[in-house]
Amino acid sequence: MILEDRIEANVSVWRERVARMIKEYGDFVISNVTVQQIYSGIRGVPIQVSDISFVDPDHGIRYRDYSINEILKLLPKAPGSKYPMVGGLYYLLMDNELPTLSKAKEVEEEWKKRATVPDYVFKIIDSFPDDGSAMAMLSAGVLSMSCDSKFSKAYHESVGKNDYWKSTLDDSIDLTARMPQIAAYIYNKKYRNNQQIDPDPKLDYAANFAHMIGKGDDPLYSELMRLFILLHADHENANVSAHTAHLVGSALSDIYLSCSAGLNGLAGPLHGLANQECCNWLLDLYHFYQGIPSKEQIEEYARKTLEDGKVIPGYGHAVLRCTDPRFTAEMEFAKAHFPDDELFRTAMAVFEVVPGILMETGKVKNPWPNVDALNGALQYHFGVTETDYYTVLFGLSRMLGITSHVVFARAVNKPIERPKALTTRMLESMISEQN
Ligand code: HAX
Repeated sequence: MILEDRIEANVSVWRERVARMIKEYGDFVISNVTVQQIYSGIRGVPIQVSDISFVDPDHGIRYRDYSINEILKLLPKAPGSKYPMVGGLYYLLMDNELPTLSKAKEVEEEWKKRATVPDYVFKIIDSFPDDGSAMAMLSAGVLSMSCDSKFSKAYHESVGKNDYWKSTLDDSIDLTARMPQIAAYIYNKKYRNNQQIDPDPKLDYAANFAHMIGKGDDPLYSELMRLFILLHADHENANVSAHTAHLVGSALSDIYLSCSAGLNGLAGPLHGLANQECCNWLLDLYHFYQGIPSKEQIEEYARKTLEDGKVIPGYGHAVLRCTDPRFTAEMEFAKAHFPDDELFRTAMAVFEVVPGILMETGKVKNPWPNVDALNGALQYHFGVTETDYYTVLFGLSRMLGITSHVVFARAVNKPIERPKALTTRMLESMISEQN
């Protein structure tokens, strides 16, 4: 199998680099941690190494050292499409080489072979009320597949530690192969009277998902999903969802347990849920002023949001200090295909006003839009108007990055993660001893 062959070819080099780093530079100090950082969510403290991706504060995410713009240009395109094939993206995340079209297709073919979702997953999802949380359904569906984990089986059959990554990769490909149908099942159950649509093996990963939620007639929606999945696939291994999955995986929990935990973090409003909150905020703004609001109206509305003690969703970031290039890519998609869409124009008008208002607060470190500022508006344009589903789309995409990080961690035999917690009294005595 192509991904296994590629990792097999690389794994000894990856391990040697880690071993040399520890042997030769084990005592090298890379940062000091301040009291402020401990009390502010361990902000900015380097906690691990993962070669899949890196968020450059001034330029945005880099997958395997390629910027979003480079990736959009260099990855092989789905046939007849302007956007990269998701199989090629997974190849790049797992490996460190840009794939050819035939390699990207090989990954997609492997997914097709493994795409059958076990019936029990649908039963678990069906046991939720239709108005239950879409993210809870997704997380439970993913969790349930732990009983089929090839890694767990290998572990209990005493497969050697150096080979753990192989069954973890196997699980990762199974999981990512099944994700589009699981995500589509939730959509159809919640919003389409449970009218399910069978997968179409002739379609690529993104187009098949579009087809399964009833959007197969609009080729532009498949294009959007190719872009959407690419932009949401990963954002460094230290954000809430990726780090949670990594932490759980470090206890040698299988990929389903790890990814389900990661999805629970993604469901939080300061993380993945922000995309739904952002679209709702835009819709409320648009309806409140009965159309595209003026600059003054946006100012009034944004100030009221802040006065009510709320954040303006889609703006700010824990690491980025620039306009998110993923936002820019989405903006260009909408400008090219539906520049006159009223919600998109509202989002553009907000972009003109909100950064200035956030700067005025004097406390927001990054007043610029993140990826969530637009992605809901784009989905809305195609009639995917159920905002409480948007985080599932994010989860579908993010499984690609998260599983790649977990496979990498297994490949280089990362140990169980166990940082240190202090009490306030301990901190006070450390400070008084030094003063
Ligand atoms: N609106 C209002 N206030 C904001 C803000 C925003 N968009 N962004 C930051 N702030 C506030 C913070 O709440 C914080 O206030 P307090 O000191 O009173 O607590 C202050 O500015 C400093 O925060 P920061 O250091 O600039 O930002 P954080 O690293 O603490 O938080 C967040 C980063 C993304 C959580 C934050 O910017 C936010 O809440 N943004 C809105 C929600 C959002 O868009 N989330 C999606 C982020 C992208 C993502 O992860 N997607 O999954």
